[in-house]
Amino acid sequence: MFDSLSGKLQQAFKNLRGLGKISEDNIAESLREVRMALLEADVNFKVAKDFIEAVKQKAIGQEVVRSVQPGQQIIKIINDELIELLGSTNAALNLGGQPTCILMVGLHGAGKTTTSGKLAKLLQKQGRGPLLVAADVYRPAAMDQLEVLGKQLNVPVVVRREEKDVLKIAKAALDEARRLGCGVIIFDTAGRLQIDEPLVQELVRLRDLVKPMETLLVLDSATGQEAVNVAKHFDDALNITGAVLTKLDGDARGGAALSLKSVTGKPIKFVGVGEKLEDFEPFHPERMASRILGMGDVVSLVEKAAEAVDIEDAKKLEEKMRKGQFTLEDFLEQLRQMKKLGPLDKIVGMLPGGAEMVKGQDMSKSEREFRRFEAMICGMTYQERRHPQILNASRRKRIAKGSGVQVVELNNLLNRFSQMQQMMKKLGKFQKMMAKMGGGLPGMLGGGR
Ligand SMILES: Nc1nc2c(ncn2[C@@H]2O[C@H](COP(=O)(O)OP(=O)(O)OP(=O)(O)O)[C@@H](O)[C@H]2O)c(=O)[nH]1
Ligand SMILES: [Mg+2]
Repeated sequence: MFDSLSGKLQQAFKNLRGLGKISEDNIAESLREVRMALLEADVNFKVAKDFIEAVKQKAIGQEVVRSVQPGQQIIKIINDELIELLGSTNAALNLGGQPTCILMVGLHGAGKTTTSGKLAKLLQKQGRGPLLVAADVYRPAAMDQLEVLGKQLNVPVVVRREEKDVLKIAKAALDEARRLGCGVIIFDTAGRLQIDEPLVQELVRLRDLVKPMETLLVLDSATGQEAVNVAKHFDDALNITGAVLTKLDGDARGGAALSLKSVTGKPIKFVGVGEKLEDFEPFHPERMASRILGMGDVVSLVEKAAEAVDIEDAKKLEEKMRKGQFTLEDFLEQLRQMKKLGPLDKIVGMLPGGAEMVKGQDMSKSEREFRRFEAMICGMTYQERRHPQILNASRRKRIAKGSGVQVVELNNLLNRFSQMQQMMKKLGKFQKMMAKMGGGLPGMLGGGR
């Protein structure tokens, strides 16, 4: 999904990451790349332009959060703007009304019938008792298609093969819904190659009769900006309440998703991500932004770090690491800072590619280990923490006993700590970043195993 856009944005971010200070000049090039990436993804020209302008204003006027690098800060601004562009929050279905009517409208092959089935499945799961209505009187095959979906789902379908008047079908459907006690009626309407007057007239009459709570425009996301033009037309004619973007599993470039809200003012409510009935998701702007940026949920991680970790402390730690003065006491401090960020698997899972990394791994094991490390270090005297070399056999025995572990575990900790110290000297710069994130993760996880 949006692979090409993601890739290009990542490229643009590469230059931003290392920035120490934000100025109009040094972000201009990166923002130009971001703008190109958006245009290539078929985002509306004006939308892309406004987007970049908003990011620029925010970035330059921004008071940089103390514990985050300025470059990362811009990435966060871009992320926030993307979310806004995508509609800020999830727009839920309005299901008031007894029963609630939902009109599915859109061009030929956009995915109306499939989406009607998907929606029925979702509402069925919520116990809303959906009723499907074949309101496409032009193609008998369309009726069959909906009937098959209904059978598959065990959802009732209103089909009147001989009836050519959509309004009569709709009336029959309203009666049927009452008779069966259905909570939601989904009207699968006919498509056209292009939006034209007869289609609009038919849909308007249908709308005026059933007074839908939702008029959902089904859009094929692969059609990019064209989808947005279609949306404008449909919205002008029918005042749609939202859109469903289908075929996001294909090679969608993202343009439709990114332009729709700002061009029409109407939210995307769902996305279709495959042909199967379960390939259907409520649309969450923040998650989509994260996917588009291909950055896992690193933004929340940066936010968490900004809240939990004091940059001054992190700097002192970093200094010590570089000079090789990092003690067990500092290590304890680091473990505690990391704990403030939350469960380990969550933290690693938020890193780009992190979700893959933790899959199938028992992170709670590492966490238990961290807790034991903490207990052992706490059991040491001030002197011992600073100069672990004085830990002779009897001291080790005492500490192990006091913290409820075996001496071998303490030995293991001390070995790993000394390996870590050596690594730190080598890693220098890399540790700078980790210190800012508040953790010695690479040393701990990759080190002594
Ligand atoms: N990959 C993928 N295919 C989809 C998705 N949604 C629909 N399709 C496919 O798109 C094709 C057209 O879907 P339909 O639901 O028949 O479209 P329609 O809007 O009802 O078409 P008309 O009734 O002819 O106007 C079908 O082959 C569907 O399987 C989706 O989210 N992903
Ligand atoms: Mg259809």
